[in-house]
Formats: sequence, structure tokens, C-alpha cells
Amino acid sequence: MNIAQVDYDGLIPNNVGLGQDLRVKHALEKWHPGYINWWNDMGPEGFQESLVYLRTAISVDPKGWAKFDYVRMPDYRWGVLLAPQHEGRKIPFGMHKGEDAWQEVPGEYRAMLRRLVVIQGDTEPASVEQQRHLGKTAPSLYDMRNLFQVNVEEGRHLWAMVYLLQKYFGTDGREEAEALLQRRSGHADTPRMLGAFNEKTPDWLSFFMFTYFTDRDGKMQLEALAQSGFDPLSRTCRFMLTEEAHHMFVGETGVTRVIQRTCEAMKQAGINDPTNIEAVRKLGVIDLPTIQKKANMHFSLTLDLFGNEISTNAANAFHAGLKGRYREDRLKDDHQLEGGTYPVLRLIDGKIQNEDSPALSALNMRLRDDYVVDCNVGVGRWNKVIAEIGIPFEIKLPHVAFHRHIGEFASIKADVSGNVLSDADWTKRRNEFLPSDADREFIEGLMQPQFEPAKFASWIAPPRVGIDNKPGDFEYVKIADA
Ligand code: BYC
Repeated sequence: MNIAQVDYDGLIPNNVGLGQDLRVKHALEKWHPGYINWWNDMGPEGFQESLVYLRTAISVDPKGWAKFDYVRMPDYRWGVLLAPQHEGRKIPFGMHKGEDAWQEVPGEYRAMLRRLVVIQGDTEPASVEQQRHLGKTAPSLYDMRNLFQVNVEEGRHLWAMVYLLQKYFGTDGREEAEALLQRRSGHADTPRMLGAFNEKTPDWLSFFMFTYFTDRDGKMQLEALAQSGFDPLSRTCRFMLTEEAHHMFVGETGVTRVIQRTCEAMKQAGINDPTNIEAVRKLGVIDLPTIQKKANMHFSLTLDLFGNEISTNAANAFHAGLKGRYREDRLKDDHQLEGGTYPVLRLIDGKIQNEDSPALSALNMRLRDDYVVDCNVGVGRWNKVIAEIGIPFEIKLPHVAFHRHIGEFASIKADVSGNVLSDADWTKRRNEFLPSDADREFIEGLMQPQFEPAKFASWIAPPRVGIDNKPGDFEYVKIADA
């Protein structure tokens, strides 16, 4: 079959020849009703009957893989799509470097690989669960559509991981696939696996920050897994990355539009002082210091997703050829890292300082460093918007030791500049750095739905261009009566 083309004939669109792979086809068809139940229970609340202008993947060819049309979300064609196989691909790093990439799971790495696939899979439905209430307060139909697009694609990413589990991991893979539908974000007894995916996404600024910061962790982790010597995982992640790019676009432009609206409203009202929070809030926009606090919160929660700075798990996964570095294929070294070192920020005698550590053990740190660089690019663009409108304020990413729950800095309290604070000082100053109850209440109060085409809530600017080049008054969601 033509791998770029997707077979839409069966229940599960795919480009992996499911029609000839009856065991896996049946396993996925058996899993399907549970998935639909999960989607109906935990997917976007109140809009399942609405028609949403969504893109659906019809090919894995980078030039034109998607088509746009109105779809009821439960009818979305979730499918299994892998990027094309590269003939003769070799394992690009670790002890097996240069050997043929694996087309089957190597027995000795089965448990490690399954754990990586399950953790990746678990984040996808978690984010849908976290965002399920947001449709009701969408600031426009454009934004509502983007939210739902992100949601259905996270659903598809779950399918991607479930396919790997069902095809390559036998009975335990099937059990893991079931368990992915059982855990729930924030549930006291059966929570999702990683911390940030059990937090609430209570409002749209959080949604934009989440898609900017946390989906970007998704990008980094997927890039690292796309290097995998286990070829089906690599190919799956490569295609997921093309979808992930839109999610980060939603986050980056979402925050940009919030910032732009705030600065424009301030200018118009003749307010130049960004710390005059009361006056700014009276304009029906979100003040810049509160936007900064939201960024502090989501950035720090996301840093926890990189695991411990020094990690044997990460070293083992690299050594085995299962999880590489960010864009391993573009790096110029021996790709084995046996003797190398990497500077790791650590807590030494109560002080935060760099220490050279074995490069293999420092791989989480290295990926996190690459992540911070990537985050700063968009932050620079946000600051350009503020500067162009002429408000004296800059968004800054907090220090990596700030507000951490995993790793070196979980045991201390630090301010946004990385100064270590006593518990008492932290308690006193916490609301300087993170959203307070009052900040949350203010933002919640602003979250009034705006469902008329071409209209936007008071606190966000319209986008510069529409989705799929649609005009400004396009009805991105045709809302069905509940
Ligand atoms: N929360 O050796 P360590 C995305 C555990 S986002 C709870 O440092 P490792 C998306 C760890 O499991 C990307 N527990 O761990 C975004 C280990 O426990 P065990 C998701 C944590 O393995 C938006 C122990 O602590 N993909 O796609 O080096 C929307 C020792 O830790 C946490 C991946 O993450 C935590 N934050 O690093 C939708 C890729 N951190 O096993 C989707 C797959 C650590 O000793 N995962 N622990 O009991 C991995 O590569 C790694 O497992 C991790 C952790 C980076 C997560």
C-alpha cells in the first residue's frame, strides 16, 4: 500500500495495513467502544453534538496531510498514522549505534520501552480531561474550535500509543491500553501518571499557557522518542510532531493575543504603569503581572515533567537506544556519551551551582535545557508585542529552581530569581510569584463565553488570520442545542 495515503474504509483509519493484520485490528476494534465511552464521559463537556470545523489527517505526506470539514467530535476519524519508514534506517545512538533499527521490540528492553510508551500515552487523555470544561467559557468560536482541535488530536495521540501497545506488547500491552482509559486526571485514587497532568486547567489563560509550555514538553519528549531505535515508535512520534506544532501555535498566539489586548487597552486608557493592577483590571483585561504569574506556574509545573536531573532511567534508555536527545540526528558527537560530562545545576551545600556530571546520567537535564531555550523564543516574541505598544514590562521565565516538586530543587523553596527562601518567607511571598485566590477569582470572572461569529471576549485580541484561511466572521463551531 501507499504509506502516505490513509485507508479510510474500516472503523479505524490507518496507514499500517490493519486490514491485513487481523489480530491487531480486532484488538483495536475491541478497545474502540471503551475509547468512545471515555470520550463521551471525559471529552469536551456540552459540545459533543456541535459541528466543529476540524482538520483530519488524510495522509502522512508533509505537503497536504490534512483536510478541513465540519465534524461532530464523537464522529472524528481517530486513526493510526505512522510517518513513512526509512529504508535501511540504523539505530542512531547508544550501545547499538549503527545496527539496523528494530522493527520488533527487543526482548531485553521490553519493560523499559513499554514504560516509555505508557507514560507518553497517559499524558494524552489526561490533557483532554483537564480541558473538558473550557468550551463553555470560550472567548470566541475561533478559540473554541482550536481547543477542540487540540482535544481530538490528543485523543489521536492516545490511539497512536495504544496501537504500539496492542501490536507489540501482547497481553500486558492490552492491559496497559485498558488502564489508559481508566486513570483520570486529578483523581484521588487513580490519577494520571505525571504531576502536571493532574493539575486543573481552570481558565483560558491557563489553557494557552499549558499549550505553550506543557505541549512543548510534549514536543521535546516526542523529538527524543522520534530518535528511538525501535522504528515503529520513531515513526509514530514523527507524525505526532506535525500535529503537536499546531497545539503550540495555539498556545503561543493565544498568550500573544491576551498580552496584545491588555497593552492596547492600557494605551487607549492612558495607563502606562503595568503595576497599576486595579486600574488595568477595570478595563476588562488581564494585567501583565498576573500573566507573568501564570507563566511562572505553568513553566515550573512543566519542568517537573523532565524527571530528575540525574537519572539512571534516562541513562539506561539512551544506552539501550530507546530514547535519544533532542534532535540527536543533528548533533555532532559520538552519540554514545560514555566518557563525556554535562554541567548540571544542583543543590550543593544549600547553594544552587553547576556541577559536571556524567553525560549519560544528565540526559533529562540536557533535554530540559533545550526546552528552556525553545521556550524563550516565544517569550521573546511576547515581549516584542509589549515593547511595540510601548508598555515598560518584560515577561521572564522564572529560575529552574522555582516552585519545583521533582528533582534537585523539590526540597527547597526558591524565588523566581533562584534565591533560596525560608519556608516562612516563601509563605509570605508566594502570591508575588504565583496566582493568588484573588487573581484566580478575577480571571474566572472574565471568562464569559462569546459565541457569536467574529466576536471576541474583552480580554483577548482577534487572531491575525483565520484557520484554513477562513474570513473573520466564519462560524468555526455550529453549536447544537444541548
Ligand atoms: N511526576 O529517573 P527519573 C505530552 C518518577 S508531555 C511523577 O528522573 P525518568 C503532552 C519516574 O517515573 C510528554 N513521577 O525518571 C503534553 C520514576 O519512577 P519509577 C510526555 C515522576 O524516567 C501536553 C522516578 O520518578 N512524555 O506529550 O528519567 C498535552 C525516578 O525519576 C515525574 C514523556 O514524558 C513526574 N513529573 O524521567 C498532551 C516521555 N518525573 O519508574 C501531551 C516518556 C519522574 O522509578 N517518559 N517521576 O517508579 C520519560 O521519558 C520519562 O519517564 C520521564 C521521567 C521524563 C517522564
